[in-house]
Amino acid sequence: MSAKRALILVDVQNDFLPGGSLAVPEGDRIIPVLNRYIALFHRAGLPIYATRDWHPEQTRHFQAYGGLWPPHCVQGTRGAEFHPDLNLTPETIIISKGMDPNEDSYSGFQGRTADGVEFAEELKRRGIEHLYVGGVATDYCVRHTVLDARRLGFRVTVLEDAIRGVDLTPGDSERALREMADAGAALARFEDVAREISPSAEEAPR
Ligand code: VGL
Ligand code: ZN
Repeated sequence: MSAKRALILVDVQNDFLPGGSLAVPEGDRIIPVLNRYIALFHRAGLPIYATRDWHPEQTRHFQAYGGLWPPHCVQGTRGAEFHPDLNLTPETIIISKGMDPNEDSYSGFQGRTADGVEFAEELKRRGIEHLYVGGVATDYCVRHTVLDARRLGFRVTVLEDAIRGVDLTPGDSERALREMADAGAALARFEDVAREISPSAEEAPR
């Protein structure tokens, strides 16, 4: 029996993509790849989660209030919306984080469902044991989400071909990848994951 799997799309929001207020360079290049993963998981009947940064207008996360960042992903703005080219399924479960004006909240595990259920609890209720993580930014939200998932005992596969980083300091994304691998996350690309998820697809077409 294989572990129950889920796809986790981290913060694929307008403000983190080219044209946005905190754009990850070439962040839009991962969208077609993420769409392939979405189709793969959807066809296999596996759950899909989309985390989103969901900040109030005033938060200590923003430079004007002592934080690191320009304003981004403010609740209800266009910048906070998921990118229009991302083919989210209607069943996708949204996990919001960053609502507390006193916290940075880089990790999806600091987020909740629309009903207020903490992300870890939500995954536990559904019996999910293995997370496949893609999105932005490799060196912030992807990194924190993956490291938290490992600490909480989830199996994690980082979707190497579907992540991009900010690299405020050059090399941050490379270091983040190494750190995630050292924490026990597997790194994989689309063909690997497709094989894992439908291992006998070619031998036994249905
Ligand atoms: C993020 C910077 C600030 C992220 C969120 O989603 O990686 N990065 N807030
Ligand atoms: Zn943020």
